[in-house]
Parts: sequence; structure tokens; C-alpha cells
Amino acid sequence: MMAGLLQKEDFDELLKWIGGRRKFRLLYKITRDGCSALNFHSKCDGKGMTVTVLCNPSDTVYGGFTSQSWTSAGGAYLSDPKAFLFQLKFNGKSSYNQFPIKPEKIANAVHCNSGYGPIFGGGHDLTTFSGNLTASNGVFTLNGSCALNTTYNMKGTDYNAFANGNLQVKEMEVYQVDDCDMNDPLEIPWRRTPEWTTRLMQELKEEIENYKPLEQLKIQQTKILLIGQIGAGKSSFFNTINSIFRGYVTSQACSGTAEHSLTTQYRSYQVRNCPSGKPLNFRLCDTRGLEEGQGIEAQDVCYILDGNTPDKYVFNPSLPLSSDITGFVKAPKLKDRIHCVAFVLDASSVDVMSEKILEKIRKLQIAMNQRGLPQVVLLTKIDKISASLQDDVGLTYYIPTVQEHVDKVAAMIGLPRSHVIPVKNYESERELNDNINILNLLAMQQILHFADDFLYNYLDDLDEEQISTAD
Ligand SMILES: Nc1nc2c(ncn2[C@@H]2O[C@H](COP(=O)(O)OP(=O)(O)OP(=O)(O)O)[C@@H](O)[C@H]2O)c(=O)[nH]1
Ligand SMILES: [Mg+2]
Repeated sequence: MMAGLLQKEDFDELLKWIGGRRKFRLLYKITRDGCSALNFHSKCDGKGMTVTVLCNPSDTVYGGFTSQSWTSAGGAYLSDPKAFLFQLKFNGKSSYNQFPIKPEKIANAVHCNSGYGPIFGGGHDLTTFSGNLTASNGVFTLNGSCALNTTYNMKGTDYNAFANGNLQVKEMEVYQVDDCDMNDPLEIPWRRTPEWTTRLMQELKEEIENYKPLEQLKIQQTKILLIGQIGAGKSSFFNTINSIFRGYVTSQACSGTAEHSLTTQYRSYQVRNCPSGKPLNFRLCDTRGLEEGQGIEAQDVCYILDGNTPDKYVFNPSLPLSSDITGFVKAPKLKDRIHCVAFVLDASSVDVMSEKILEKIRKLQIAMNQRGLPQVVLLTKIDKISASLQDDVGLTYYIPTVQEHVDKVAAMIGLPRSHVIPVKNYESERELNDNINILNLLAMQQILHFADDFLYNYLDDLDEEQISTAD
């Protein structure tokens, strides 16, 4: 599964038309970057060959290719004998059609204008949009136009057959088309992420440093529960995130391997920013692991979810948590509750996960669903399922084995594939590594987004209650 619009077969088809061995890199996506001429130009100008792809609410997918770089001219045609329009799908079904440029019209292949998105042809055959547009119910009504068959040979295909006769779109993406490194078999990632650079790492770090839970709810920190089988890497995930913000590899939470869970305490860890020492606005809550016979049980987890469990509570397998224990939080507030759950699963052992543990997890999920809690899976130890990742976790989203494990776990746990996030924790490393940081920061970013979803729902419910009491 690709996160972007195009599937592997679509890229393959485009490659047949473009020729050569190439790789595609997503530059611009209106649902992510905004449907704005300014943003299109800032992301796509000067990038060489590009494909622009649009997808409309009928799942018709079409667009245009140019081998020329987009520019922010005040309005200028570029000549391009290689340019073409194309269709990949019509009403959700594959429909591969290429519409080449008319030889006498190559001077009008594309039109660059800083106030507009991509424009193809001198009709213009396809003007996508101008200015800045917003979506309504997930649909952008593009303010462009289509005067097909002026510059490109449509071979009898009219506007209705090309784009259902309208310019409404769910998505529009622009991909850079690059020459391919012949030694690199992994051109297309199975899940798209921004390009992994030190800059991306800094941006992710800053985003997480600046993260604040929804202001109206007046809670200082979001709480994320890490839960999973013993030895899966729960404590290590906290250590990894903590290390990134400390600036060096630390192991504040005990981690290692033991017969029973090494972590015996419930700890709601802060992550502090270095050098200020200021805590970030989320906590990672580490628990004892799930075990077949003992370990923590469903009731223990419910107390944690609801915020009854005191910090540093020591789990006692022979004495389940109850309201009698000292420190039991009798009237927990929103700030005490868990706002997002991360199941931590060891990728190298999902194949042999026992039915009993799975049952336990499913039972916990029922309790979480009742509370409307978002759930993700942190799939750890991916370095153990692919040797290439031992050298560079930057390949994570390119390696098919990782994708297969993600798919399998998603089916096992009953979550969408996008909720399963592969990670590799710091374990033997002595120094921080940009790509390990990025991989884990991406995971952390997604978790915080999910926690926000929960808080937004909570706020909506509050508002509705207020409306109904005011009635
Ligand atoms: N290769 C590899 N080893 C890891 C990874 N994450 C954790 N480990 C190792 O796995 C072992 C268990 O990790 P912990 O973080 O202690 O696991 P835990 O889930 O907290 O386990 P308990 O507290 O015992 O329930 C340790 O030896 C870690 O070094 C990873 O991503 N890759
Ligand atoms: Mg632990």
C-alpha cells in the first residue's frame, strides 16, 4: 500500500511513457501542503521533470508530465517535446491513456505563472487552479479550466471521458522524476514520508518540542501509554525518545531481558528538553509487560487508562491493583487519564506470538474502544527482521519485509495499516544517529496527532453537553 495517490503499477505505466529508469519523489500534495499557488511553486520550482496527478471524487486519476522545471514566472510558456497528458484511472478502474503533445505545439507545452498551480498547454488544455483554495468535505473545487485537444492530442477523449467533465478533486500531487541510481532496487517506498534530511529531523524535533495539548482543555501534558509483551521494547522506546531530546544516548528506564517483566513499576516519564531541562508537554507511561500467566491484567490496565493508578506504583502479580492501595487516585481528572495507547510489539516475534497474549490484547482493546482511545502499534526491533536496516534505518519505508510485517500486525490487531509504525530503538548504539532519530520522531509525531484526536473528541463532547444543559 502506498500512502500517496499512485500504486506501483501506476508508476510502472508512467515510466513506460517517460522512458528510462527513474525514481519518483513526492514534492507537493494539496491535502498536506495546502492548495496554494505559492506553496506549489515553493515546493516544485526548479525540480526538473515532474508529474502532476489529480484524483477526483469519482476516483478518476489523470494529470500531466513535463520534462521542464516549473518556475515562478509572471506567465511564460515552456517548450517541451516530451510533455504529455495522461489518464491512469477512470471511475476507479485502471484506464491507461497517454495524450502526446502535438508536434506543432511543443512551444506551448506548459505555462508557468506564480499565481497558478500547474498549467498544461496553450488552450490552456489543463489549468489546475489559481490562488489559494480550501477543501469542503474533503473536496477541492479547482478554479482552473480544461480546453482539451488544443495542444495535446486527446485521440477523441473528451472532458467527460478524461475527468468526468469537472475539476473537483480529492487530491493533487506533484512528483519529481529523477534519474535512478542503477544499483538501487528500492525506488518506491511502501509508505511515503518527507525526505530524510537533518533538516527534517530538526523540524520534527521542533514540532514535538512545541507540542501543546488542546488549549481549551487546560491540561499541561498528554499521556501516552506504552503497553505490550515483556521485552518488546517499551522502556527502550521511552529511552530512545528521551535520548533524542537529551542530545545523547541515555537509558533512564531500565531495559534488558529477563524471564519476567523487567519493568515492575508503573512510571509516567517526562521527557526533558536539553539544555533547558524543561519538560515536554507529553508523558510516556511505561508499564510492566503482558505475560501469558502473570504480568499485568485487564483490570490493572483499566485503572491506568482511567488515571486511577499512582505514578511509581509497583505491580504485584499476586495482588491486583485495587482502590485500597495507597495513592489510588479516586477521582481522576482528564489530565490523569491516558489519551493515546501505543501497543509495543517486537517485529521479530510477531510470527510466534501466542494466542493467549493476542486474546489479552483484544480484551484490552475492547476497554480502550469503550473509552474512545486511539491506538497505534509501535513495531520494534525491525533491525532484527532485515539485515539492511542494521546499517541504515533510513531504508525502513522501502523494505518489503517491513511492509509485510506491518500488514500482518495490522490484520492481527485489527487496526488500519497506517496505525502500525515501525521503529528501531537505541539499544547497542553509543551515539545518536539522524535516521534512527527521524524514524522515532515520526512515530512520536503520529502518536501526538492521535492523542490530539482524542482530545478534540473530548472537547466536542463537552461542548455538546453544555449545549444540551443550556437547552
Ligand atoms: N535489536 C533491537 N533490540 C531492541 C530494540 N528495542 C529494544 N531492544 C532490546 O530488547 C530488550 C528488551 O527491551 P526493553 O525496553 O527492556 O523491553 P520492555 O518492553 O520494557 O520489557 P519489560 O519491561 O521487561 O516488559 C533489551 O535488551 C533491548 O536492548 C530494537 O529496536 N532493536
Ligand atoms: Mg520495561
